[in-house]
Amino acid sequence: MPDARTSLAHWGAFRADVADGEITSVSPFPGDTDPSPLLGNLPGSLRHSSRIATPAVRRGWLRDGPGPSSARGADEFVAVDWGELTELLAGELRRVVDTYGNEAIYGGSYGWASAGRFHHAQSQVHRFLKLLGGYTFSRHSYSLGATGVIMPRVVGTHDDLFKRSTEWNVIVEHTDLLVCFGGVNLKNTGINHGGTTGHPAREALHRFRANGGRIVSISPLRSDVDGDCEWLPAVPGTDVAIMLALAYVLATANLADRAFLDTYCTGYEQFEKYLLGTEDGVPKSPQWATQICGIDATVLTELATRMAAQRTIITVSWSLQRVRHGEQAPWMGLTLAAMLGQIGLPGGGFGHGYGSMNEPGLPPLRHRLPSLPQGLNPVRTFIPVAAVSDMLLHPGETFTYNGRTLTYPDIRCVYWAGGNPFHHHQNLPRLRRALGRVDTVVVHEPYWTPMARHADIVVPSTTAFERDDFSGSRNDPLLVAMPALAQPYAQCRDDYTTFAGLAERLGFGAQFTQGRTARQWLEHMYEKWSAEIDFAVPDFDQFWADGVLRLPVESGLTLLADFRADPQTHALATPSGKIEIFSDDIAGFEYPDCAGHPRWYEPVEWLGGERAQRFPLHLIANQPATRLHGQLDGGAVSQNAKVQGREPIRMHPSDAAPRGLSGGEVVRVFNDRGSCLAGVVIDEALRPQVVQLSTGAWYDPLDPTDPDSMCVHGNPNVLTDDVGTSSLARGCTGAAVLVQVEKFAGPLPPVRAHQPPVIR
Ligand SMILES: Nc1nc2c(c(=O)[nH]1)N[C@H]1C(S)=C(S)[C@@H](COP(=O)(O)OP(=O)(O)OC[C@H]3O[C@@H](n4cnc5c(=O)[nH]c(N)nc54)[C@H](O)[C@@H]3O)O[C@H]1N2
Ligand SMILES: Nc1nc2c(c(=O)[nH]1)N[C@H]1C(S)=C(S)[C@@H](COP(=O)(O)OP(=O)(O)OC[C@H]3O[C@@H](n4cnc5c(=O)[nH]c(N)nc54)[C@H](O)[C@@H]3O)O[C@H]1N2
Ligand SMILES: [Mo]
Repeated sequence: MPDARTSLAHWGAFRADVADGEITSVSPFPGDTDPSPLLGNLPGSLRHSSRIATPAVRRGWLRDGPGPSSARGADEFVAVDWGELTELLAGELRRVVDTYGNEAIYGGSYGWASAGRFHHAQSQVHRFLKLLGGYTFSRHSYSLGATGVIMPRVVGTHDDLFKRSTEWNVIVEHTDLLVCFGGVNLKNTGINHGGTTGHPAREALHRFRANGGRIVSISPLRSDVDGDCEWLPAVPGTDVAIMLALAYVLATANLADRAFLDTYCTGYEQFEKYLLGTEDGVPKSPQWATQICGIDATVLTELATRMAAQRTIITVSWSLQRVRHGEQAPWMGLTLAAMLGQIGLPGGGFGHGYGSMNEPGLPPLRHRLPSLPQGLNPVRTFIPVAAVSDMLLHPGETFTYNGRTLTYPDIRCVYWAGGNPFHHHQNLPRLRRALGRVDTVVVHEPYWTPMARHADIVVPSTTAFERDDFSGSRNDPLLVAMPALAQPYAQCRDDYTTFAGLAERLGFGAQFTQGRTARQWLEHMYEKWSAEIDFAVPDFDQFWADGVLRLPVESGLTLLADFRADPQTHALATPSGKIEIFSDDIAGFEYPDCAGHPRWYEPVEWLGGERAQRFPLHLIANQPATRLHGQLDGGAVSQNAKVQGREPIRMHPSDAAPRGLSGGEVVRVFNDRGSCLAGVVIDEALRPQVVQLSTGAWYDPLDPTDPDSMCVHGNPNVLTDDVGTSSLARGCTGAAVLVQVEKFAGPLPPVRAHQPPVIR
């Protein structure tokens, strides 16, 4: 028998004690040297008061039928049984498809859901909607919206930048200087999509330092590097200007590797004209950059010189591309690394996402993982994922994306399983108006998240710990069995069971289930995979009994080493086969906000611009240290960090003092898009005029009937701008926003986010 207490979350494998259907305590997986503190959110999560106990339908929808409604998010719910739910939902899907066509269903359903290869909500919902005849889908992610479009164009891949990144061990051994734009934040390496059984980053940084390695962190927050480093607290949003200044020094001090640029890159000459100011009269010198970024010109000049003299890796965190013009930072980071000429040398070159996720720096599996066959989507209509409100608000209008002109479809039904747009999307007042325009919103959720509250049809899902599954990720050596830890809560069902019932009702049950139970799918996926790989693995029952299976990995990788060794055989998948410092294709699109080479664009949301006169603080809306996104916000680790029940906002004493603020007080954070409450934490270790409020506090409007109402809990997405990175990628730009902060004087409203809505 397997050890019934071992399971896996996106933040790591663990062992659980379970009593009366509830996780009572967890301990880290043996061998995980740096387990994620997020494990502490699990006890109490299965029977938490915010669980959805029964299928439910919004009262107004039940009364009036499908149609636009401003009551979403403010209405009561009516509990229904599974039979009624299946009838209503199948009927509505049929109506939408018959009247408007499959394109009218938005099934992008972005979100992280849970670990597990079979019960993964996105895999289930997409497979179901494909068999229904298709749906409008979404491309890319909130994580990497800009990178996912720019990097394939200029280096031929985005995925391999993470999957085949230079291994931590190679950095420890060979790198002298780690220059990190956005730091290497270990709070983030706790996480890996699909889970992880080890967290080596912290120890790797220890060994790196012990070996004489030095870290330079360019970041508004000192905490972005744990322990010793040289901290350059630059004005946030100015990284590209800093990189240009470093490049300028290399170009003008004869430190650029011309042979590398000639052999492995294209378009350096065009870029250099911009760099030197030959065309616009503005040399991108350290003196130029210092006015923008606030770091001394001499510091920048010395840094560039050191970088050229030593084995240097330039890393760019993912946050740097989750802003307006987010395409520029990874592209310019790559360009700077190309000028140093160390790309493909052990411990040198470029890295993207060290400290963003556990994956970069970990050796990849030699083989793919077992997976659920997905089939084809008969509908070809899609949006870049973060254009969801634009799409709902502007049906029929055109927009640009990656060199194409596309048209927003007319969506009637929004279908979500495994994600929370009230966590991930920007400008929540706008999102609420957008959701108000459609006929029907369907949400599958284990918890009464704000997205579930905004649904018309609420489908209660099991959590990953109430069903059998297995999981692994492409840079972790273990496939892990996830036997159910507890029985499903109340009336909750696996998403698979819900979809199987719906498919049956809609006439394609046999195609959806292929006659298999969930357990038989697990066996099928495993056995099919084991027949296709070229190494022997035990049969499914043995794997299940063992609980884990060790898979072979490819150790010792250096990013792009093969390309360096043989640029013909390993030509990049770019038009030139080389690194494109200038892209003819991008230049040909003639976008005003993304030129043919990396360049500095002055953003709107930054301290150096006009908007900062009105909203003088730069709010970093980064990933929370105390949970994964909005997941388990009610858990102990997340709750213990709150200040008077509000999400903590970190402020420099020099910003708190003039506002009469001290630690522990509640403030109102606002701009012209919205406002929220937050609890003050005073911290000297951030750049003055920068405040930090992580994402993930469940949206909790003071007046749920008013989309512009203040969020009393501290969700920064009531403040962020819903604008794309550029005409090229239209990626998410939620990483930062300008705000003002003031003391909250009125009586403190209660936080109700984790209480269920009224259900009758
Ligand atoms: N301002 C700002 N906004 C951001 C970001 C930022 O930096 N700043 N970061 C962005 C990024 S990188 C990301 S990835 C997104 C994350 O945004 P999301 O991935 O949407 O956030 P999660 O809270 O992980 O949402 C997953 C939901 O799935 C539910 N779930 C778990 N298991 C199951 C299941 O088995 N079935 C079903 N049906 N549901 C399940 C969970 O309860 C949870 O509500 O946020 C983005 N938003
Ligand atoms: N604990 C925890 N870890 C997570 C997640 C989580 O929810 N919780 N989410 C995971 C997901 S889905 C993703 S995509 C990754 C995201 O990974 P990232 O996008 O890299 O993570 P963030 O925490 O948003 O940002 C990292 C740091 O970038 C710095 N930064 C912000 N703006 C600037 C700037 O303009 N210049 C510079 N130089 N630095 C800046 C901030 O100080 C911030 O702490 O994190 C993953 N890891
Ligand atoms: Mo993400």
